[in-house]
Amino acid sequence: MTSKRLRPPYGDPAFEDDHAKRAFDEEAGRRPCRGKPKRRVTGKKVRALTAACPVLEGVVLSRSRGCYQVATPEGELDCSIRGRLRGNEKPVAGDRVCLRPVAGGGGVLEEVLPRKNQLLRVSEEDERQHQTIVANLDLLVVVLAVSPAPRWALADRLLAVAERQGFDPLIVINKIDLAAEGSPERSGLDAEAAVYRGLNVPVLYTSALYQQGIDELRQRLKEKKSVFSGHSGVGKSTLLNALQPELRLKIGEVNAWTGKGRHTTSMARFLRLKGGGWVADTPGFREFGLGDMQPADLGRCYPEFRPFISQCRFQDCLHQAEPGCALKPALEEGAVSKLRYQNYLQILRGLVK
Ligand SMILES: Nc1nc2c(ncn2[C@@H]2O[C@H](COP(=O)(O)OP(=O)(O)OP(=O)(O)O)[C@@H](O)[C@H]2O)c(=O)[nH]1
Ligand SMILES: [Mg+2]
Ligand SMILES: [Zn+2]
Repeated sequence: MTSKRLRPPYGDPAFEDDHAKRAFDEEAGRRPCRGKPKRRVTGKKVRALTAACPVLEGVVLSRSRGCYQVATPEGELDCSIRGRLRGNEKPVAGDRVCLRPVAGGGGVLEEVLPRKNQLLRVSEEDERQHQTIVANLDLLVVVLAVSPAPRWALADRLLAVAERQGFDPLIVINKIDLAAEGSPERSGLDAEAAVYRGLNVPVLYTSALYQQGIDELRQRLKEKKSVFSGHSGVGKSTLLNALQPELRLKIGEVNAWTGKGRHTTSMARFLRLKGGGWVADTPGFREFGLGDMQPADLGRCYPEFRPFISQCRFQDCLHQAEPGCALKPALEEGAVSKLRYQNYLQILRGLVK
């Protein structure tokens, strides 16, 4: 095939990217084309033409010892990374990348495209260091459980991360089989869930063990890139297995002595859901980081605080005991939840350390 006869593979999702278009045009030895062609090329012809197009766009699914598994319109490819990218921060699950397929299978990552958002985690080795564990998320699923008891401060930290980064949040309270309807435990949960529902954060009750609430969860994950996060032992892996048994994720036993699950999930990776969408099961973690957030910005990540804190006397008010703070009276009047405010103070202490 001469370069004159090469036609761009319009209709191929990989080709909708400007980078791929430019690369194709270079290869075909012509000026970049503008606008859509009148006739769309589809099917077999597209596959043949895409093979002639040297650059593909894909999404990183996982990384293991320098090898990246990438979803592309040509299927999943195992890729290495190009030398000049090695010095930069490594791509993570969810990163959009440009890659060049190589003869004999696999590919080489050429470029990491800008991230729309990222989920950070405090490094185990050094508290001041953050690692990005997932990029370009749509939905952050905060998984809590009846046992170990819900840690709402953790949920609030994750909701603040979601608000700051622009992911939609969803709270799942798993192991609901352990809190019978009408029990004091269940009434307590209902009251807590009502606070979050009042903030337009959906709260689902599930039992991964008894397939309760699983269909609704499946619906909410459809066509989205989601991450399951929450304390070890709450049942994240069990929930994902209930959604799609083929995933066969490893389930850890809760340690009867400490009430804390062992960290059986060790690496974030995206799994394809049959109904459409991608989901990552994050490891049981110590703490999700708020990145470089300034203490005075934390209150702005609480949507229900915002109308009040815009009235505070000082712009950098931390809403603790400052004169002219407008959040304190709102708290006294019950316009803001005390639970949320206490969790705010706890997260704030971590930021001003
Ligand atoms: N009763 C009850 N137990 C559950 C349910 N879901 C999970 N479990 C149990 O909770 C324990 C922990 O489940 P995992 O799925 O390993 O928890 P995880 O959140 O993935 O934990 P890490 O991988 O350590 O972060 C296991 O013993 C599960 O059998 C549930 O809906 N009800
Ligand atoms: Mg797990
Ligand atoms: Zn204030």
